[in-house]
Formats: sequence, structure tokens, C-alpha cells
Amino acid sequence: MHVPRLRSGRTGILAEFQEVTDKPTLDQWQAASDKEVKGKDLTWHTPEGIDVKPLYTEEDVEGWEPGLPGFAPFTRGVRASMYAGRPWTIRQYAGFSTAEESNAFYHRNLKAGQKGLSVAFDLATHRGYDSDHPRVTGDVGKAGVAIDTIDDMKILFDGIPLDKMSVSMTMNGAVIPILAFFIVAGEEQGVPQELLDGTIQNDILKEFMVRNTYIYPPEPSMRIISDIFGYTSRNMPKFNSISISGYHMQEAGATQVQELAFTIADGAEYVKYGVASGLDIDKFAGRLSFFFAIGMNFFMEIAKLRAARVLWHRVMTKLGAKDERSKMLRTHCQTSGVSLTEKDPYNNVMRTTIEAMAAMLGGTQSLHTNALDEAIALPTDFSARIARNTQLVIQEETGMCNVVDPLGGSYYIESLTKELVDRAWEIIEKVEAEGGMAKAVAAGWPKAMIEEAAAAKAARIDRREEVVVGVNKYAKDKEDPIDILDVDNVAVRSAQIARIEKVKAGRDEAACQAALAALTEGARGKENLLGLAVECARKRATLGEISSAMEAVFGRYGTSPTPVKGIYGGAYGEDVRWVGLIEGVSAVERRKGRKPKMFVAKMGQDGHDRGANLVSSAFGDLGFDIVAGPLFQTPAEAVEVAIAEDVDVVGASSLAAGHKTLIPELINLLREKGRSDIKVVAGGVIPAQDYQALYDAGVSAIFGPGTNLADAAAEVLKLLGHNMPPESEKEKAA
Ligand code: MLC
Ligand code: 5AD
Repeated sequence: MHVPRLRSGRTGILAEFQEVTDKPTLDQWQAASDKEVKGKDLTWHTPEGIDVKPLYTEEDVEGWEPGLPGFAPFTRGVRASMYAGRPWTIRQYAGFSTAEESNAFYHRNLKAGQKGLSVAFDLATHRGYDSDHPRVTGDVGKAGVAIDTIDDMKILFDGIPLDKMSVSMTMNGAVIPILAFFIVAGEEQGVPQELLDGTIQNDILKEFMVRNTYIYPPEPSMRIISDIFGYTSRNMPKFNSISISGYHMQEAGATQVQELAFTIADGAEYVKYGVASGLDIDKFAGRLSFFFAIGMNFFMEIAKLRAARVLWHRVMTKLGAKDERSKMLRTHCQTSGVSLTEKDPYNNVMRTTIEAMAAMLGGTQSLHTNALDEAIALPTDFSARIARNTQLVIQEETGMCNVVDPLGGSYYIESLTKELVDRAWEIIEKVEAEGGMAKAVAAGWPKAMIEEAAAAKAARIDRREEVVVGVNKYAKDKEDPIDILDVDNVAVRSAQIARIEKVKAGRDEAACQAALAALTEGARGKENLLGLAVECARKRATLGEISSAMEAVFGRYGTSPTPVKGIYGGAYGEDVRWVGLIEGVSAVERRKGRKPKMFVAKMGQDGHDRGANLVSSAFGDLGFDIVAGPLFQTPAEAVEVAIAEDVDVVGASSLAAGHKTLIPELINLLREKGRSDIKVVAGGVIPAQDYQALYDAGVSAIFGPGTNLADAAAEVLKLLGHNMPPESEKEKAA
């Protein structure tokens, strides 16, 4: 029992007052807490290896000084007045189908309260192919807008004054032609380059690590970035020349510490390349910007943004920047796509709201909130409205913007900020010790670290150690399909081809070819590639032509995946169900005289490989013989591999909406070659509305987003003639 400590001489009312104001000690708190929970350890061991305690006090922040907003190292925000002065930019990432349709969507969104634009390009564009290229039949207009020529770009921004509206363009591979089109679209709108406001993603290191829309090998890709820094710092002072992105790392499975460390290390690498190309650090560093994902670990995400600013300030000081603006980390954030679910999709509205609050409490400059149909398709007008209104409600109904960094001084937030700085710094130092991020990416260990974290997370969710409401706990008995956006890529493709032909017919061919030849020469030499490409765009060269003019010198880059081993399976240990699955694989092996063999195929320009890598890892851990296919195959190339490797099953992973075109083509080609015995299963972002069409085409099983990998393995074994006993109700409920 708590006995009030009486100070001598104090009696009566005074003694009672003393009892209330006397400060309990931490030991007393610990004893009280232990008593409440009967001694249970309340420490939360997070995936990034941080031990979060149930209580933080001033002792945890001793020696830590968060400073004031608007002042170095900007822990509490880059602006003194932050949202009290100007709220963050509501910048919804969008694009689909044709330039006309996307332009109309942008106009509707701006009218309804969106403040900045953010263009999503289709994967053909990302990878430097015109819409008429045979490799991209499944991709045109699907995951973003198709842009082939300067005419497309002009239509995309029709009625949108490029000197008034800031425009972000998510482009990395085909960054040179896209930025050139943007500059010339401005020019032909009457807006000089120096007034263009916006951001280009232009972050190739994370493409090699996780996002995979690279075109050229690493060295020329890094040169392109320096050329863009050089060009924009001379000609486009308001334009952010890069958006150094951790977002896709978290989407690929990175922990918050990994996301933080590799993103800051990427930034440092770009600065070093820029300086090495002859630029003065303070002439370009002020226009470098960042981009982070905001997932469901609410306080960790808030602390991550604060830690990122501290780290960037530290790194830039070390790299010799003098201007404080060069050391100031300004960032865009997007709520996490992978945190959203196909099942019980209205839960996604709540998830996104929580993540949006973390982004604003962390002090973001710009924000995209995902739509509730994220796990299934691109947003409709309906779902886009809810996503946008999430930000408008926070900004205009809650009073949350009126105080700068309202969580500043919270013992927990400040302590987490410090811990994240320290942990990320360890990784950054390791990167630096090994010669910087370009070398680390080439060595492959950051990617491997992220994939291990992804496999561990998948296992936690599949084993119900990490709860996903409506998926592995509190699931609905029956899901109701929701209305989704479907793009008719055949129609988009033929419209694009018609416009390419029109542009080519109307141009001065000799002048266009001369500009392209100059670009190829420039790629051989040292002349600024963006400057040369602007000339190509003026002469109506297409995106594919501009890309090829550089590819002629640089070549096209490709890699094959190396799935991580033992992480997913290791998490199951002696779990009965897992052991049963391993026995199932052995039974098939005994019958066939060899291990069951599965080819995990990625067709089309879809580089989202998290799902494919997870499947390869988990099935490999079960004893399947796995052929992990390269990215970007055509169906014909995939069929060649399937037959040459004599596989039992092809698992086609599709996350960018190419499934309705590419998977039926694969099955037809297998049939033509007399190998209809090879089973085809499909996995990824496949809406329920498309299931029947795929079954009709001959697909044996479909695994939607968030499928439990052990369940998937049981189903594949069934296809191979081995029935697993059904998971008992008791196990399911556990
Ligand atoms: C801001 N300003 C203020 C102020 N706050 N002025 C006075 N008082 C305040 N409180 C000023 C700024 O200085 C700036 O002017 C201007 O207002 C705009 O503010 P900002 O804070 O710079 O915002 P914004 O223009 O929106 O720029 C944010 C950014 C930028 C720097 C992070 O890079 C950006 O918009 N990034 C978006 C990236 C994006 O959308 N990516 C999508 C990826 S999707 P000045 O003159 O100083 O500039 C993806 C998915 C996929 O990648 O496909 O994989
Ligand atoms: N329109 C809107 N959002 C998109 N995303 C990707 N492409 C589009 C698009 N065309 C979002 C999704 C995805 C993330 C990479 O970006 O949220 O998870």
C-alpha cells in the first residue's frame, strides 16, 4: 500500500496536500504496473529491433535537444510556422488510361480541393517503350497514363497553368524524355523554364533495390541524375530535381530503420555524384526532396520523419554544405499501400486516416492518401473522393494544424526520434565504410536485408502473430465485391498508336533524326543529356525514340531475383501445419521421382516483385524446386522457360493489372506447344471481377493480395495430386 511520506511538522490538511503533490518514483510506478499485469513483461519488441517500453519519462530524453521548428537541425519541422502558416500540399498521385482521361480526372480533383498534381505514368512509359512496342501490349494505360509524345504531355496539362500548379512526376527510368516533354509542354503553354514548379522522382538507386523501373545500367543511370541536377539548377530554380524515396522500400518490406537509413544514404550518394560532376553543392542541394511511406506504426512513423530531418542535416554538414537550405529535408509522404487489404476494404479508410495523421504530425510538406480500393485496382472517383477528403477533414475540421509540432517534447516521441537516428546512423556508417550506396546496391545486401524483413513480416501475419483486422482476425464470412476502375488497355493502345502515327507524320523527319543523333553522341560524350533531349522533344521525337537513342550507347539492364532462404519457413519451426506441408511436398517428390517444380513468372513491365519473391522464398523453404524468373518477360519468353525447365506449375505474379492480357496468352502458348499439362496459377492484385475470365482461360487457382502462403502451398499441392488435411477450426481460430 502507498503510504504518504509526511514531512516533519506538517499535519492535518497540509499533510494530505503533500500526499497528492509528492512525486512518485519510477520504482513505485514499476511496482504498481507489475502488480496490475502480474509481472508480465510489457516491452514491445518491434520489427526494427527497438524495445519499446510501456512508459517514457524525462529520464529517456536526457541530453536530447529537439530545438525549434524552422531552425537547424529541423527536428521539429523545416518551417517556423509550419501548418499554422500554410498546410501541407494535398497531392494525390493519379493517372490512368489516356492523357485526355487523366487530365479530366485532375480537373475534377482540383475542383474538389486537391492542391498539387502528381502524375502516375503507365509501365510502358516508365520503361522507355512507346505504346506500339510489342513488349508492352498488356501494360499500356493500365497502372498509369500512357505518354508517348509531347502532344500527350500537352493534353495531360491542358487548362492547367504550369507556372501556378506544382506538378510531381513519378519517373525514374525514362526520366530524360519525360522531363524534356514537361519542359517543352510548358514552353508551348507560354511558361518559361524558370517558372516551372514541381518535382521529378529521378531516384534510380531505389529502382535497382526495390522498384525495378530502371532502363540503363547503374553507371549511366547515375550520370543521368547528375545531368538533371546540372540542367535544373541552371535553368529551373523552382523545380525539385529529385525525390529521394524510401516509400518503395517500406512497400517492399523494409523496416522503418532500413527505410530511413537507405534513403538518407541514397541522398548522400546523389550529392557526391553531383559534386563529382562539377556542381557546387549549395547550388543544387536546396532542391533535393524526399519521399517516405507512412505505415501503421503510428508513433514510429512520426519519429521517423523527425529523425530523417536530423540525419539529413548531419549528412549534409559532413558533405560540406554551407547553406541551411541545402541541409533541410523537405518531404512528400504517401500512406502505405501494403498496409491496405483486399478483404473488408472499408477498414482501409481508417488505416489511411491514421497514417495521414502520422504524416502530418511528423511534419510532411506534401501528402498522398491512398484510396480504399488500393489493394485491388486504381481509385475510382468515389474512392478518390474519400481519400482526398481524409486530408481536407484533418486540415479544416480538427484544429490540428494550428500548433506547430504538437507532439514535440513528448518523452516517447523524442526518445524514439533519438533511437531511430542512432540505429539508422549505424547502417549509414556501414554503407559509407563500404564506399557508398551505389556500391552497396551493386553488392546487393540492402535488397537482401529488405527481402528478409519482408519474409519475416509475411510469416508473422500468416502465423497471426501480427494482426490484420478483417484478414487474419475478425474476418467476414463473405466478402462483397466493390465497384472498381477497369481500363480497357486495347482501346487505349490503339488510340495511342494513332497519335504516335499522327505526330510522326507531321514532323520534320530530318530535323528529328538529327536531334536524336546528337543525343546518341551526347550519351557517348559528356554533353548534358536533358538539354539534348529537350531539343528532341521540340522536334517531336517520341519517348521510345529518345530512350533508344541513349540505349544505343548505354544498353538495357536486367537482373534475376535471388529469393532469400529460411526466413519464412524458419518462422514456422515445428508448426504442425508447416511440417504437414513439407511432408506433402515429399510425397509428391516420391511419386514423381523429383521435387515438384514451380516457375515464378513476372510478365510485362510490372516490376513489383515483393509478392513473387515471397512466394519463391516460402515455397522454396517447403522443398519446392523454384525457378525464379527474370522480370519483364513476354508470355512467349515465359513459356520457353517453363518448357525448358520442365516445370509442373507456373505461378504468374501480376500487380500492375496486366493479368487479363498476359496470363491467357501464356496459357494459349503452352497449349500450342502441347504442354497444357503444366498448371498455371495466378497471384497478386487481381480483382474478384476478373476471376471468372481467368478460370475460363484455364487458370487453375487464383491467389489475391494478402493470401496466406501456407494456404497457397496447400492448394498448389492439391493441383499436383496431393490433398492436405483441412486446417482444423481450432487451429484457424488460434
Ligand atoms: C511552405 N511554404 C511556406 C510555408 N510552408 N511559406 C511560408 N510559410 C510556411 N509555413 C512555401 C515553401 O517554401 C514553398 O516555396 C511553397 O510554400 C510550397 O511548399 P512546400 O512545402 O515546398 O510544398 P510542395 O510544393 O508541395 O513541395 C513538397 C516537396 C516536393 C518539396 C516534398 O518535392 C513534392 O511536392 N513532392 C511530391 C512527390 C510526389 O508526389 N511523389 C509521388 C510519388 S508516388 P518555395 O519557393 O520555397 O519552394 C510513387 C508511387 C509509385 O512513387 O508509383 O511507385
Ligand atoms: N493512381 C493512383 N495511385 C496509384 N498508385 C500507383 N499507381 C497509381 C495510380 N495510377 C499508388 C498506390 C501504390 C503506390 C505505389 O502508389 O497506392 O501502392
